[in-house]
Amino acid sequence: MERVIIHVDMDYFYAAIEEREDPSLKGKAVVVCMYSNRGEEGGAVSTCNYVARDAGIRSAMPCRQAKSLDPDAVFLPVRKPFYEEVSASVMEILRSNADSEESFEKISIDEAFLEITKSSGSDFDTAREIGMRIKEEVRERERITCSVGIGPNKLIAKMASSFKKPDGITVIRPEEMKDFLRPMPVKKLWGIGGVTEEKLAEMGIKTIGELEGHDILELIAVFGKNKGTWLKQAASGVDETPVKERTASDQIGRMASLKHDTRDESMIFSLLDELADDVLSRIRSRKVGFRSVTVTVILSNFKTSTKSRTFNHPVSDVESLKENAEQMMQQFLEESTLNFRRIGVRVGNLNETAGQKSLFDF
Ligand code: DCP
Ligand code: MG
Ligand code: MG
Repeated sequence: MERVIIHVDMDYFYAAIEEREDPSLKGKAVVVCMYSNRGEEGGAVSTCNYVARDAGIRSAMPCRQAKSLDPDAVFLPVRKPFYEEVSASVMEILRSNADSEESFEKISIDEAFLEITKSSGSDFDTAREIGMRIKEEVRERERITCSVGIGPNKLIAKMASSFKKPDGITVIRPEEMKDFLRPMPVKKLWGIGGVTEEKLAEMGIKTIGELEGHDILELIAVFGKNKGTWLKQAASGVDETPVKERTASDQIGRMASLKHDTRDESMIFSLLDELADDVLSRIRSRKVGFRSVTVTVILSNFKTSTKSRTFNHPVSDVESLKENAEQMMQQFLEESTLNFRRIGVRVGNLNETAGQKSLFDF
């Protein structure tokens, strides 16, 4: 079966979250700044919305320079822990749209690959519908937009998602791959850095098409066997690397916001119960046991706290998960007087439970 891969990248991620949280920012230039210990003057731009980009503001630019480009822009400090929680929710939506738990790969705080070979039946029209559905789901549940790229491998999917931004979707079929790549400057090839770009320029290679047409032996002579071969293959759109979870494969978790910030125990425990059921069903579909349970609480002031318990033996039953999660949640309620904003539960130290199937049959 011809593989079908989706790459999703959130649009102006940190700034989009800030816009969502404060509707009065809509239509204004919003710049999220990473302030250094030298205070507001020394910071660099983390990201900005597209209104700010129209004024020429970009990631990594000194905040002072950004301010001179648009004195009316709204400057906000980075709230990384909060963005990470939104990221976790987005990733759960994305993961649930992949062929299986394993065919999902988060590659940064705001992007991930999903393999959808099976669910699309290797059909690129169906794949586009799946991509549209994902965009809709992210918009509905998280109220932010993303851009989607679909292709026969990760390289093409990744390059396709940045082709049309924000809120875009780009589908590149296998037969369209070469036309898609050929006119692009080599620096757009995913994986090429500034040094390689310069060396290629010295060799007279500016576009991906020129790279594709170049003698492989000469590329190997300049870049070595591995890199030379990779350059030639990538330029012709070849990429066989699998979509595979790199981190957190040893954990299964769910996190969600309460309807509003609250300390109402019935609301908190019923959401916890829902999340735990979700985690349990994923434990069962993966046929694993777990040795740890972790509960996360984000308070109304965005402070995040976690509590964990670890067992001697792997377990996989409802009670071990729910009782422990509820006890930890009770402790959180006793320790703080603030309202709860979001809660999460996850299990870790996963073990294969082949041969222990009976555990699941209760
Ligand atoms: N980021 C950062 N510093 C950088 C680049 C990025 O702190 N130099 C952070 C802020 C971004 C997030 O990572 O919101 C995701 O990075 P992206 O490159 O995906 O950029 P954005 O999502 O902000 O914008 P785009 O719409 O171009 O994807
Ligand atoms: Mg992004
Ligand atoms: Mg990104």
